[in-house]
Amino acid sequence: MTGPGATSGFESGGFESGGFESGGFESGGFESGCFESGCFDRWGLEGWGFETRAIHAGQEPDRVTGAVLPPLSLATTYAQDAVGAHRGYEYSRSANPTRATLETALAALEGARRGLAFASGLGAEDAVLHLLRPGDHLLVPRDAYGGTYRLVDRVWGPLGVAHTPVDLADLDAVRAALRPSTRMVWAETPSNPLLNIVDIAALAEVVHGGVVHGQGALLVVDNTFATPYLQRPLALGADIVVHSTTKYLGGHSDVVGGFVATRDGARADEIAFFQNAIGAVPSPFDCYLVLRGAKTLAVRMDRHCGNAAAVADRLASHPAVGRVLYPGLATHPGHQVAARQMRGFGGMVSFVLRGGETAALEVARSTELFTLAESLGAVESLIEHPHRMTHSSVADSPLAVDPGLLRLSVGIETGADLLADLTQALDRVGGPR
Ligand code: P1T
Repeated sequence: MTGPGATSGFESGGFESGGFESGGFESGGFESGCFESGCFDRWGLEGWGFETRAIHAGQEPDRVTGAVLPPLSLATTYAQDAVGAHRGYEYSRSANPTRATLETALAALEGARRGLAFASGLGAEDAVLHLLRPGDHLLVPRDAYGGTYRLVDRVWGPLGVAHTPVDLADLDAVRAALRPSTRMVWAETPSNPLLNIVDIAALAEVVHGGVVHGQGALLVVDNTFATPYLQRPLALGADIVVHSTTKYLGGHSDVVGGFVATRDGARADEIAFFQNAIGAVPSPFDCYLVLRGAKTLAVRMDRHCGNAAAVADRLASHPAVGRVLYPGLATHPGHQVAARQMRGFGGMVSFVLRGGETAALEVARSTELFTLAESLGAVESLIEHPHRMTHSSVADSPLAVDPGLLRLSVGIETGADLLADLTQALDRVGGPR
């Protein structure tokens, strides 16, 4: 498909909180001349808007049947015309047509040269961490998904990769923590579960500057909470983007998956090597589900953002709540940076109960529409207690979470119903407003 520049894609109108600077989303700075699988620009979609790419990138009607969806390609192996003479596919762990379609589509959304799909977010992260060698050092956020820290600390630590947890919003602290052996800086923004914001462009400058030590490190950004609809880390200077596609990209709580994207072809080749050599690849059906979810990402995110902004306001005015963590609130320390680098503030909201853990546990069991469950980013609203659930693995680490904290994944249900549900649960621990 080829075409003229699309409209801006900013007419979505779903944000009640407003004030976003839209720079850089549609122009994207895409590279051209890439014809590998998982590389989007062979589809000639550079000029199209986000929603158009989400629906069409890599997904032309089937050449044989005209089917408007790419067929689910289940074969594990592919006939060769002669030894070594295959048609792009040999064995399905190495490459699969449905996976290639997904990789192309998501790479187009991130403005990447190439994307690689994995069996889970942690599988994707592990492949990226394989770029490191024993003796290398990496900086990790003081606030990140517990499983990410567990992977770095308990899998890669014993293999000789050292790490230092740092507040990545404090660039002086980042500079001070960089060592000559620092090869990678891992960022999450907004972070899980505290919704902290990192200035990606500023951090990239420090990380790549690395001039203090005569070398640059790689900046990896976990873009799971923001999604490429709200934030494009590669355009802001990050080297690698990772995702748990289990979350907003899949969007329907029915698939576990991961994704890596980069603009550097050689680095993509290295990660593709690990993808094949380690083998944490998603099934074709899982790829199909993520592809299907990604088509509606933009409209879902608009609603997630609108509902989350309303929820944050309601929480902020309830006497049972001590603190609301949502980058859309003007009081959030990362608000200005988020308004600059994101299209919207996202669908995740965390808050601390004045009544501490006892109150948090009571609220978590009292909501009806907000289901008590781990995970996030799907159409239904979820509530969870990070200290005992998603972040229990970091309870005794520098990433330990306040036991009075609750995290909400605000879904796309009717906003008023969500507010009523939260209010009745909060009233049980803080008295009616
Ligand atoms: O669960 P998996 O697909 O392997 O993704 C791991 C992961 C990576 N990065 C972020 C920011 C994440 O939030 C996650 C998974 N998080 C949860 C399951 C959760 O409830 O927070």
